[in-house]
Amino acid sequence: MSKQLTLDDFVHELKALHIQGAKQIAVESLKFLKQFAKQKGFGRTFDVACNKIEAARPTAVPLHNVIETVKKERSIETIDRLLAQLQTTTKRIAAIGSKIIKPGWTIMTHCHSGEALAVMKAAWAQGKKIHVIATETEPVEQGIRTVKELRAVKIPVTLITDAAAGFFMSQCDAVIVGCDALRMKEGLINKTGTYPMALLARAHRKPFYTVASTFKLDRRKRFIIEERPPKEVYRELHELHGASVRNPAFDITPWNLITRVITEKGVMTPGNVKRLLK
Ligand code: RUB
Repeated sequence: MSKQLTLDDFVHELKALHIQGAKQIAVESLKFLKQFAKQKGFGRTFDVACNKIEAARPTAVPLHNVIETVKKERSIETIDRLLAQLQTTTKRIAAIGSKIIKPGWTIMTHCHSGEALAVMKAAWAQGKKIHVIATETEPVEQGIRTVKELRAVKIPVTLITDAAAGFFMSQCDAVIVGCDALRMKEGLINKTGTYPMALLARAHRKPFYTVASTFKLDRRKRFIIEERPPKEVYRELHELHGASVRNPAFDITPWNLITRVITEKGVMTPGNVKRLLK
C-alpha cells in the first residue's frame, strides 16, 4: 500500500480482507508499523497499535510472531529484518516445495495461500505441466484470487465450488494448501474447508501437503478461531427469523491427516514439525 493509512483505516483493511493470507497480513502490518513508529516512536502508542492490529486477525500466527519480536526489540532495523526474512523464506519454500511436484500432476488447493502458490508457480516455471483445481472458498471467495494469480502465469486451473471437492478428488494427484498456524496439540489451522479436504484426500489415498514457513509455528498458550460476521454467510439475515448463523474463518486438521509440511527448512513429517514446536 502506498499512502499511510490511519490505524483505524488499516485495521479496517485487515478485517475487510483487503489484505489476506497469513504471510501478507504480517508483511503489510510490519510496513504499517514501520511508518507508524517513524511518526510516533516505539512508546505506549506503538503497543496499543500492535494490540489493535493483532486483534483484527487473531488466528494467523505470523502476525503474532512478528509483533512479539518487534515489541521486544523495538527498532526499525528489526522490522526491516523481519520483512526481508518473510520474503526469503517464501523463495526457499518455493525451491524446496516445487521438488515434490511431479510433471502432469493435478493439484487441488483451497483458499488463497501465497506460500502454496509460490510452490506451484515454481514447479510450473521449471517446466512441469500441472493443472490446479481451486475451490471458490466460501463465503468470501478468496479462491478467485488463486485462480486469477495462477492464470496470470498461464497455469491451467479449474474453479469449483467447495462442495464439489469430493466429486473431483479422485482426479487429483495431491492436495496442497497453505497454513495459518501449526500447533502441537491441534495440528494445522487453515481456512475453513481444509479439514474436510484433508479427510477426502485420506479417503482417496492422496497425499495432503501444507506449505508453511516457520513463521507459522504457533507456541501461543491460547488461540482463537476467528469468527467472522454472519452477513458473509447470508446477507438477508432478517429473513432467517433469528436463526443462529456461524462463520468460523478457519478449521483444524489433525496431524494424522497431514502427509508432509513444506517449510523453508525442508519437507518435514508431522513428527519433525512437532519437535520444532517443543
Ligand atoms: C487465508 C488462508 C491461507 C493462509 C496461508 O485466510 O487460510 O491459506 O493464510 O496464506 P484469509 P499464506 O483469507 O482469511 O486470510 O501462504 O499467504 O501465508
